[in-house]
Amino acid sequence: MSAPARQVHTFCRICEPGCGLLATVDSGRVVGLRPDPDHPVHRGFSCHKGPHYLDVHSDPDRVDHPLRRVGTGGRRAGDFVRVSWDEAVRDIAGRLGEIRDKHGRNALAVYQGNPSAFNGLYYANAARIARGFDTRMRFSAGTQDTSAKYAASEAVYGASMAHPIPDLLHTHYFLCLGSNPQVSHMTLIHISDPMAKLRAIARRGGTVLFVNPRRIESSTPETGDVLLITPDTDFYFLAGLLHEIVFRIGFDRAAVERHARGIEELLAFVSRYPVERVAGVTGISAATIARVADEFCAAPSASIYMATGVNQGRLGTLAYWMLTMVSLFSGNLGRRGGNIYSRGVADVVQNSRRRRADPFFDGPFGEIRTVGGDLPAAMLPDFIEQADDPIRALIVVSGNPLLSIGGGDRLRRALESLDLIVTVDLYRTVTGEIGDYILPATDWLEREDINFLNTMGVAMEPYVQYTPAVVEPVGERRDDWWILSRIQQEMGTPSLLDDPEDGPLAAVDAVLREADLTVETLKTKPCQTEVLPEAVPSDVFDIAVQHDDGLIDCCPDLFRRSFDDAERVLEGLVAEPDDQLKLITRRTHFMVNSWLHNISVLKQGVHQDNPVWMNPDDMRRRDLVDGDDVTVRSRHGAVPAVVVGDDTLRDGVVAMTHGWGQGRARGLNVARRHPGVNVNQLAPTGAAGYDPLSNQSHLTGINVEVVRRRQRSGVANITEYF
Ligand SMILES: Nc1nc2c(c(=O)[nH]1)N[C@H]1C(S)=C(S)[C@@H](COP(=O)(O)OP(=O)(O)OC[C@H]3O[C@@H](n4cnc5c(=O)[nH]c(N)nc54)[C@H](O)[C@@H]3O)O[C@H]1N2
Ligand SMILES: Nc1nc2c(c(=O)[nH]1)N[C@H]1C(S)=C(S)[C@@H](COP(=O)(O)OP(=O)(O)OC[C@H]3O[C@@H](n4cnc5c(=O)[nH]c(N)nc54)[C@H](O)[C@@H]3O)O[C@H]1N2
Ligand code: SF4
Ligand SMILES: [Mo]
Repeated sequence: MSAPARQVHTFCRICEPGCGLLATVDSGRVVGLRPDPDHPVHRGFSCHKGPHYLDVHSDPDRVDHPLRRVGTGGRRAGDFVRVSWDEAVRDIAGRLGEIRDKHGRNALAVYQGNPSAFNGLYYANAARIARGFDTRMRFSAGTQDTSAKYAASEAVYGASMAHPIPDLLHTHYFLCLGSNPQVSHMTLIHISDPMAKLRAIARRGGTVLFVNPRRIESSTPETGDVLLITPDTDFYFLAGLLHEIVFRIGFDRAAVERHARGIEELLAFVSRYPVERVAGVTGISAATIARVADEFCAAPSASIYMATGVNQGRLGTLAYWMLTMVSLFSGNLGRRGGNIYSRGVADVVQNSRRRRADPFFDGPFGEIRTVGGDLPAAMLPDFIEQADDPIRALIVVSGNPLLSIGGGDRLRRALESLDLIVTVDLYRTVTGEIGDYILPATDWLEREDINFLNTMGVAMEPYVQYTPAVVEPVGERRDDWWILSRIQQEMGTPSLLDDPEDGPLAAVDAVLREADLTVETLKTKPCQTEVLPEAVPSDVFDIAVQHDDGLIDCCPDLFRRSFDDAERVLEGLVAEPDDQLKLITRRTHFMVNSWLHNISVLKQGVHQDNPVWMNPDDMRRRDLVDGDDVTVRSRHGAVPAVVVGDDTLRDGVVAMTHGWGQGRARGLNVARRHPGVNVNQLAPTGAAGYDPLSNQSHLTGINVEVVRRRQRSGVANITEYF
């Protein structure tokens, strides 16, 4: 008789909430995956993507064995054959040895993609694994995502991981810039069911106000309105808001001085941006900005937050600085209902302490820095193409740089010129397709894990959860930490595989011990979960600030490097024609970056393609109708698309979804039938493609034109958009 089905408490690792899920296992196979009603924080909340992960787990297109490229004709030809792990790692290590003997240690580059942040065993050991490769050429998805915030906090608080989160459980006013919680569930704040929290703010008489170029799904009668801003102008909006607070409304100087220095320097800077000066470029009137400042200061408590929509602008770092100062000078930093630091399981903020006041060094293309160890991904082609010390080999772990970084064809040509590309992935992606080895990773139903991110100081309701592997890995899939360590072992480098006592869990336990926990004790708790004490508002000042004098720096010298840029960008915006179109990115419920594209149930209706969404007035002015085939063109590239009217967009704004463009991924049988186009063809690459303060890629507010190629090809069911 076979054993009865069993239930395993586990959690989703697609995005930051990490929703609790309950897996049903029968005869060694996962037969069900649903929201976990017993989870003490999520209490049965998840979005539809978590349960759909079962389709990723059992997708026949998954890579189950190491694959090696064979055949001649370059990176676009040939095919892949199955090899053993030993064969794969020996050959990779041997080729890396030769490449480094010839070109030096920095000929090897490593790119770490987004899912590795949700892989606790990998993440806890990521710094050690990165050191093991002994290269300065480190890149990650972080520079497309959120490095603007890291760089700003490093300068302002003295620690890149100091991020006071909006206290959404208590706030009376929430100002939310460049984020769409309903679709994306927020980032650099871990919060369960964010929409329920936003509705609760409104229900208790508070205000939620979004600042966004689109009337986003998150804005409903139960939450709040949207101020429709011109893309890539949030810095000016925030500077204008701060100007109102410090020069018109007034602030408690003694209270600010208790926690901060550099006040006069900040005031001098902000004096450049009165609302009358910034209103025009932001598209939000001076009176409205003044009203928001009044409301923010009059509310019993007010909180503020920004995410990728602002980070990815040209002045994301300065914008986050202004945002922090709005919180501080309005008296809301470190206050219940304002912005608070949530310590979580340990004082991890100390690990991100600033090492040098000026992090810049001389690079081959002028001064450059790293953020969290990473160089700007926008410069990857430049580092490959340079004559001296070029990158010749690339290891990609859980990333798809061909689609996630700007640069399109130039990036592809640069990657295709490499001597060795290794991808570690669930799938044979477009990046894997031009590679030499595709190494099969376990998915999160196949590995033990810990929600390590929730220990990082940004959890609204902090808890720590362990999960066992729900089932054994299929085929020869291996954990990411194991794969990279195995390559290092073969390279003769000390690795996590050397000492079984010192395995990947040791680093997790080291953190847990600060809260008197271990993985073993977690295993004995309901849902293997320990709920941690809630955030103490004053911890912003007592823990998050890491400068030696314990004070927040209101005007870090480092930012002066970009003061002229802030003026130059403003002048550029003022000089633009009135009908300039600007491109933004639109995430949907039916994708996560470049993955989940091989899940057929997510390919329905309009989600079978990525059209260019356009305001109907802009379409009329250009004589375009729904379904027209158009070319979207920027200074950096062009893509074909079908135009679809969308009256949620501000005038002059067009939107596309990133992560599409898997047409050449021959191993993805669903995704390549719905290829769409890579919107990052339109984004800049190279030195002009990123914010030098933070290495953050410029991916929003890109000037484009949309011209008709053909009339009305028709598009399936265009009204169906959730
Ligand atoms: N234009 C534009 N570009 C953007 C963005 C945007 O808003 N607009 N957003 C940016 C953001 S926020 C991010 S985070 C980046 C993402 O950039 P990347 O991380 O480079 O790209 P992803 O598409 O997330 O690719 C993740 C890959 O990891 C694989 N994967 C999933 N789970 C695992 C695992 O457990 N192990 C391994 N080894 N592989 C796994 C997936 O199959 C997928 O191929 O893209 C950025 N690019
Ligand atoms: N369904 C789904 N969920 C996801 C992801 C996904 O791809 N799909 N990705 C995950 C990842 S890796 C991340 S980092 C998070 C990101 O989480 P969020 O940062 O919340 O991401 P988005 O939903 O893309 O929200 C960005 C918003 O910025 C707006 N925007 C664009 N340009 C500007 C601008 O210049 N100014 C302002 N004020 N707004 C602007 C866009 O209209 C959009 O609504 O989401 C995560 N969750
Ligand atoms: S919100 Fe994110 S973590 Fe939660 S189920 Fe959906 S994809 Fe998973
Ligand atoms: Mo991201």
